[in-house]
Amino acid sequence: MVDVPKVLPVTLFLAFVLSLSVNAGIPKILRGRPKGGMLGVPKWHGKKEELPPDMWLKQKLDHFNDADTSYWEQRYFVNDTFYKDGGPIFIMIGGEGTADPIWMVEGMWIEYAKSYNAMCFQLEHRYYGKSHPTENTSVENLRYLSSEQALADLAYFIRYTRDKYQLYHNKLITFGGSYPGSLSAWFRVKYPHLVNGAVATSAPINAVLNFVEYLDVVSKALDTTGPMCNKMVQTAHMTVGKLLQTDSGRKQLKKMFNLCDDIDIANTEDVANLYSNLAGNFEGVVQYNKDNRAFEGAVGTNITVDTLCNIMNDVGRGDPIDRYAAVNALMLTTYSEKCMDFSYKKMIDDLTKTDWNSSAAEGGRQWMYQTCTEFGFYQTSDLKDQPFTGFPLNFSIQQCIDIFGAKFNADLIQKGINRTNTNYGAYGMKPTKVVFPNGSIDPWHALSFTTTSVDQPFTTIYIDGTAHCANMYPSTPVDPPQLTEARKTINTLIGQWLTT
Ligand SMILES: *[C@@H]1O[C@H](CO)[C@@H](O)[C@H](O)[C@H]1NC(C)=O
Ligand SMILES: *[C@@H]1O[C@H](CO)[C@@H](O)[C@H](O)[C@H]1NC(C)=O
Ligand SMILES: *[C@@H]1O[C@H](CO)[C@@H](O)[C@H](O)[C@H]1NC(C)=O
Ligand SMILES: *[C@@H]1O[C@H](CO)[C@@H](O)[C@H](O)[C@H]1NC(C)=O
Ligand SMILES: *[C@@H]1O[C@H](CO)[C@@H](O)[C@H](O)[C@H]1NC(C)=O
Ligand SMILES: *[C@@H]1O[C@H](CO)[C@@H](O)[C@H](O)[C@H]1NC(C)=O
Ligand SMILES: CC(=O)N[C@H]1CO[C@H](CO)[C@@H](O)[C@@H]1O
Repeated sequence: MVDVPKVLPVTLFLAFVLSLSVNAGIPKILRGRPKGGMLGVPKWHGKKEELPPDMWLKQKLDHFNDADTSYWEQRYFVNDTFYKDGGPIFIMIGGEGTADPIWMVEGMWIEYAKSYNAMCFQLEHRYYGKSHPTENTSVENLRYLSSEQALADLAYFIRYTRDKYQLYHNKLITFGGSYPGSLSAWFRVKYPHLVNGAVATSAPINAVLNFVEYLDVVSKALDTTGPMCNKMVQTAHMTVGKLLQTDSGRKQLKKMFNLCDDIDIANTEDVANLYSNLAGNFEGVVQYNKDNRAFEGAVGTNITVDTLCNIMNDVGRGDPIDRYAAVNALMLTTYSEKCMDFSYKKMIDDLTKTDWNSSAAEGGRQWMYQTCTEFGFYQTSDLKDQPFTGFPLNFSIQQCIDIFGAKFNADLIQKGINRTNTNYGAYGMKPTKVVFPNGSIDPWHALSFTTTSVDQPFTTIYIDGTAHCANMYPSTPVDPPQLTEARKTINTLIGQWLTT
């Protein structure tokens, strides 16, 4: 297979960083995935040089075809500082973004590793970060991108590390948040002989085409501040619809929302994209509300549901639509965007690029491919009882077709979803020694386990008031008691899995 350089030449690297910062064609949150990936990285106060270095293993391109003998280099990280003889192996599973070495020194799993003297590994997911199985991300090449191949990578990785580090009889626990949370649970389902327990945080385990529940949870999260917020958002959103109907209204919208381009009302995709980006202002904030990076000042984390609803409820700021525009302005400033880019063509053009140095290769294109072939998860506005409108299911399906080709239509996507749910069991899965922590205001919890019942051999933990993956970040003195309690329960379960 192709030989991928392990260190990008400096000029290429700079071009890559620049292309990320000036490029707004891809929205800052696309299908529930912010740039960088769904699991934000905790803050690290040390020096970059102190982080563990990149390590590489030779991995098979296609685990399900022996006739294909291509190999590629997969990245991983090690932290052996806490390890004591006989201690367990902990693996953080990489997901739909670059695997960050900061996770090797920070985060709740590191605190668990200290107390259990664990050997820690993190494996980067194929096609993300520096783990490039193919020369580019052409549709042809992306056929090797799937959760099944990723789980097989993990199985071979475990065999490899047990040999390399002579950890033949040590117990093994996997960790993951968001999509890697699903992988963590699925690995226990598919390869129970290789893993003794799994933490599956904020893990969607039911693939669906039309993920209407997402905006339902967003709407309920807005309701936690009182009933007005949803009403104001709904009124404002409807006013946008009215203004779109006239030429002068569209000019007004362009100015109010600082849009990069004029609105062409005949361009239904642009209009849908505009509506979707306006909802995106709220989606991103709800999904990461008060997560445990906030106190460390990661960009945007000081903006909470309260911040947005205070603006929406503030009569001093004018009509609801003025307040909606104020929210938009706040988000543009926070993410250093000059204007709001809603051009569908620009977004599709960006997501169609197949170079590893293009902005899409940050993960947006790859994750889009996985939604189009395995998961769906389309956060549409098709549910009635929530304030947003204007981005129906066909808008999401159209994107699959426009980015990957005509054959990626609703039928193909639905077949992929059926396959995923048949393969892993969806709500019918019954793995033992798995814990599913979920946050009550995280929209993704709607696709995770929602009730406990006597025939469930696994554990669910419902954390009231927390968002996506909150339990994975380092603990702080101001954590709500139910979050602290959840972390303790996970710790106890790990202890049980390691001794039984
Ligand atoms: C990416 O690399 C290709 C060659 O491999 C080059 O043509 C292109 O200009 C590069 N793009 C960026 C954004 O650096
Ligand atoms: C492992 O993590 C600890 C805690 O952050 C850190 O002090 C140590 O340097 C790390 N070890 C390695 C080998 O990176
Ligand atoms: C992508 O890579 C394949 C080889 O895997 C190559 O044949 C093809 O020309 C490349 N496409 C582009 C656009 O570079
Ligand atoms: C969030 O923090 C940034 C950087 O510290 C600051 O400039 C901004 O005003 C804060 N925003 C809010 C809404 O508190
Ligand atoms: C989606 O379908 C509706 C109704 O059939 C149509 O009006 C709309 O233009 C379509 N939108 C997109 C973005 O394709
Ligand atoms: C997917 O599964 C559902 C329910 O089992 C079935 O009704 C539907 O026909 C399947 N769709 C496709 C495209 O296979
Ligand atoms: C929304 C959700 O998933 N809630 C469930 C999470 O798990 C707890 C059990 O700890 C259930 O009671 C919740 O219904």
